Amino acid sequence: MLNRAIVEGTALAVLALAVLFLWVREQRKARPESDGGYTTREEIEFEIGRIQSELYRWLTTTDHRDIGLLYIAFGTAAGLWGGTDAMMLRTELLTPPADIWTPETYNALFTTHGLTMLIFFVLPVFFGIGNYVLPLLIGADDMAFPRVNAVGFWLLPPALILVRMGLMIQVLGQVLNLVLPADAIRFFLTMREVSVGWTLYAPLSVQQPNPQIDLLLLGLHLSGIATTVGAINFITTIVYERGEGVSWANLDIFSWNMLVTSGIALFAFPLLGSALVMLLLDRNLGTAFFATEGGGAILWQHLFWFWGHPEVYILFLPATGLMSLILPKFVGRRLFGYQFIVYSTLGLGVLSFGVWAHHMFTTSADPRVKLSFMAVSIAIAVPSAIKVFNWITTMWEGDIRLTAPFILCAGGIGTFIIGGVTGVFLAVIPVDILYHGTYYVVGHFHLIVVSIIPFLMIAASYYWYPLITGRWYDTRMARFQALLIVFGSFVTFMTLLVIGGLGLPRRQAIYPPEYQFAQQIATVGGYVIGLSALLWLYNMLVSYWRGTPVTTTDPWGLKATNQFTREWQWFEQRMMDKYDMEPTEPETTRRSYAPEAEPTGLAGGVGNVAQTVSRNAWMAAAGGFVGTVLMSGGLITAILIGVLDPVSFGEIAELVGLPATPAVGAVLFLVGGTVTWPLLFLAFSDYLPGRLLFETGLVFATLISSGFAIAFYTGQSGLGFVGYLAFVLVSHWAYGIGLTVTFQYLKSDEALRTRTDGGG
Ligand code: HEM
Ligand SMILES: [Cu+2]
Repeated sequence: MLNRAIVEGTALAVLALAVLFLWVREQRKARPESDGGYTTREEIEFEIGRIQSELYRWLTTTDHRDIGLLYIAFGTAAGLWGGTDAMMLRTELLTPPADIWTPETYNALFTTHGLTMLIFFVLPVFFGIGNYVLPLLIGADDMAFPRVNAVGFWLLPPALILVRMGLMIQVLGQVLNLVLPADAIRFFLTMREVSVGWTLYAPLSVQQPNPQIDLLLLGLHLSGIATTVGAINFITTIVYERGEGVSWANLDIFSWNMLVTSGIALFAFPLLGSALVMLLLDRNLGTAFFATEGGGAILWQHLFWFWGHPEVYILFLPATGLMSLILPKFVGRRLFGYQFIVYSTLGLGVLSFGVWAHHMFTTSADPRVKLSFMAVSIAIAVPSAIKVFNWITTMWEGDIRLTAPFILCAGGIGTFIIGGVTGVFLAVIPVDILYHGTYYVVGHFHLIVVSIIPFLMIAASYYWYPLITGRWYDTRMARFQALLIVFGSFVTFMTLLVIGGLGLPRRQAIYPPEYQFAQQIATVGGYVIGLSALLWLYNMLVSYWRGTPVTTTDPWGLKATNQFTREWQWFEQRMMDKYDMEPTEPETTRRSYAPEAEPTGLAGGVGNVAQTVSRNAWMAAAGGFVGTVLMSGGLITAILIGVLDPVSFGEIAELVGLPATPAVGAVLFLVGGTVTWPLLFLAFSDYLPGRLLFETGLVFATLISSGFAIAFYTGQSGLGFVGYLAFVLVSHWAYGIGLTVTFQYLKSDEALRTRTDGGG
């Protein structure tokens, strides 16, 4: 058995020393000594003076960009600490017995890992990014309350120290033990890291004697105050400090997300604070909030998850905001469906408070109550899915640049799809009862909290690196790093989904030997993630001194696709003022597939859609009719040959509550064919590939044929199945051609008439 305190303390010390070494080395290199001589006494004194004044500046700054960097540095340090816990957890799981750490240490590791990552890594980093770029994006001079901003940040380091005091005291104890007898330093040897799980479930959290639990509760409470204060500042800034020309309708998507995130935090964190105080009182003053004779252990779960689920969205929404902001820049297209992304963000903000009990499906709550939580939990997938579809549509036919930020965006969409879909499964009570408490849950949420969230943080760090430092990072290393982290995440968390699906319980240091191979794969994947995190850190630090200086005011070539947003305009101004640079002019303007118009107001879009719909309704009906007639020919043939069963038409009638006869179904089918699909095609045809309208129509028909093939399948097999698929496809193509050729004809006809009218 290894000693956790020594191993983790040493690992962190080595990491800190490596960073310090890099700093000193690169600083010295950056200032060559022309005479080749050695450092003089005056130089050393000057250097010390410089460090002192720098230190003073960083400790007292109220500038939003400085505070942003402080948050980011703090969050990164906490992330590396929590990441060390994770690597130690995965190391234990290399072998089935608990032979590297004791089970107690293992429990402590997953407790502190979870809390550190969720509270001291993700949240501070996003608040940091928000602090740095949000005022630039909305044209504000600074945050609304700069001093409160500084206070909000400076509450975090003491909070982290309180929460992680157990390890620090243990390390100190081990060091003291080298010179002092164990008796004299008993205090240092009794404190240990908390091991009750990050959810701090009562009654364990009430009954465990470890005094570190009390410090942890105080630390969490302090961090909650810091978060609330920061959230108020973001809300006020976005509401009152927007610059000229920034309205709600064209507020950038990242600021929208930070607004909603802050709104959630404002309601969720005070509640966590109250729950923590109750737990403290139960532990120390004999109250009975969570005792059986009082509110009971389930009360803790309600309070905890009423904060805990919204917290999940506090972590997730800023990542989606970054995705919506960064992705379009690398595919040369405007974000598709801006308004719907805003709506979905608001929707998630509200719904996130209505699903907490899906973490409690295996408790003894009334099944009817649970059922309503199941419904809302499934519904929450809708706004999430809207985001995903809009991102995919944004990429569609885009002019993709395979940079590190793009790789991370694409990887993040992929992992989020799997993470989200597995979440929907868990939201279904019977499925949850099977998988609750297994690695499946761990796989589900890690595909989000380790994949899309840090991916987008890293993407943002690359994307804004030139803006923040005036230098380029090593782009080759970054691309490699991005691929590595996407690969590592897939390997690790897909494996966890599988072993959870096989039923292996989570949170256990010891497991049956048949799982060893899979656990080892997951561990290797975990190390790959760890390695890529170190690569990222190295790239960020070294490029700060050695990266190629930026020599243009538009480093990403954003002007060429009309995406030179405010923060880059600010950067351009700064480069002009500081280095007399000329504003960059794009050589060519790339074709942008995005609609020309600015995003209309939040409600305005609906009016536009209605107008378009009415104008195009007759055209759609005509095209749809022609297409459906052509298609029916194919389908009737299929029925005659015997590969399509007319009974399946009856089933669609049944689905909408009409008598289940094939005739009624066929009528419904005709109505759908003439009304629904043509309108959908009109709405989306600009975004589908194909240079000619009928090519686009074929793509559309192929897409909808897959739905048809599933809906009308009646158990055909072998040759019948092949014939069925072939007829479905061919009939849909006939539909697509009929639809688009009619459109083409009507459009040219219309164009002809307006021209003659105008000429008259
Ligand atoms: C598509 C929407 C989502 C649905 C329907 C969903 C559903 C669920 C359900 C039902 C559970 C409980 C499983 C159990 O303990 O038996 C769960 C756990 C969890 N989910 Fe999600 N989820 C969604 C999105 C997210 C997002 C976006 C995040 C993170 C940012 C996330 C993070 C978590 C975490 C951390 C847990 C585990 C908490 C724990 O027990 O330690 N989920 N999810
Ligand atoms: Cu939840």
